[in-house]
Amino acid sequence: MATVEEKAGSGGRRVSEEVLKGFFREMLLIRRFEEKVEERFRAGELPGFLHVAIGQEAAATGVCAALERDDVIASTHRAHAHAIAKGTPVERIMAELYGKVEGCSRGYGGSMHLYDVAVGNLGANAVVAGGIPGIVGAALAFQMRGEPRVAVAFFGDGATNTGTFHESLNLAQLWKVPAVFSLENNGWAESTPARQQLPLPVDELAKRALAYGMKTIEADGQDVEAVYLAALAAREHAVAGKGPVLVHLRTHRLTGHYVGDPQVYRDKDELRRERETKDPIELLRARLELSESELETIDAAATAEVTAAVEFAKAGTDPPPEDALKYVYA
Ligand SMILES: Cc1ncc(C[n+]2csc(CCOP(=O)(O)OP(=O)(O)O)c2C)c(N)n1
Ligand SMILES: [Mg+2]
Repeated sequence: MATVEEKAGSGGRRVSEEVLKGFFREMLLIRRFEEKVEERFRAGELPGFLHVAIGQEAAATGVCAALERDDVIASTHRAHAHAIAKGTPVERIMAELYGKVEGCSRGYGGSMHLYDVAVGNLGANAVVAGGIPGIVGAALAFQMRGEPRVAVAFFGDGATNTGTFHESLNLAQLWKVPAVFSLENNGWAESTPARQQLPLPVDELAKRALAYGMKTIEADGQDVEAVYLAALAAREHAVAGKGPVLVHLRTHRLTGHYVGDPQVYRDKDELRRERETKDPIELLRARLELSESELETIDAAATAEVTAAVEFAKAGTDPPPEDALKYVYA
């Protein structure tokens, strides 16, 4: 968990430069990991469907930094950033994408089913909103056992249109469980823009939680410090027994819905503008005023870690075909 300092006189909070640099390193590692994943997918080395979170790194990094190791998360189809931020080594995630036994889900899951219970990742889920009810259950367990832990569900704006989302928020608030609902609102559900899927203005999506009397916190999803402070406040509220919180993070998907998506439905100028002005890594780099050599050192370390992860994955073990039905419970 990172630390904050009290801002002199204001009563507000501020994150130290040291901590922000740590966030920068992690966000760049996520970016380099996903760029490599795109490259290896296009080279035909990775099976299945892949969704990257390029542009959304601050949300995963900021939220997970606010958590304690014993806290748990549930992720989505866009899972790599959450898994890295919660502490799974990139080599185990890469091995999973290559379908190897050394992968975090033993090669049985792939990109949309990254699990690592040891670090509190209860799993990614290909079913939109599929992780949310399990998080209410985990939070209920913490509450019943009197454990000072929180459970966090990551999900997108599209997921807020499902019945599962509404049922989960309803029960979470009724039972005042220590859950945090981390809404990564990128304004898209696949190729469907916000105006065609949401009856509310895209920036007002937190109103959905108000219907349940739930506390909401807003933060700019491209500003990792703002995300971190929002998540920290949400965690404090939830763990104190005051009930769940919805954290609304307005973010930007700077690539396609899936790797290979030609994005014919998206205005090219608008996308270019978003890439130029909304990249959370660029925004933090400018703010930290990193020198070229400092940037190169951080980048080289991230790139080397990702390159080594590919080597590790390629040298991994294929699951034996006779084990295909192992771990199948239904
Ligand atoms: C229950 C269900 N319905 C539909 C789909 C197909 N689907 C996959 S991702 C997606 C869009 C999800 O949008 P959002 O929740 O905003 O997440 P984002 O992709 O923007 O991160 C849809 C409709 C699915 N996987 N599961
Ligand atoms: Mg979305």
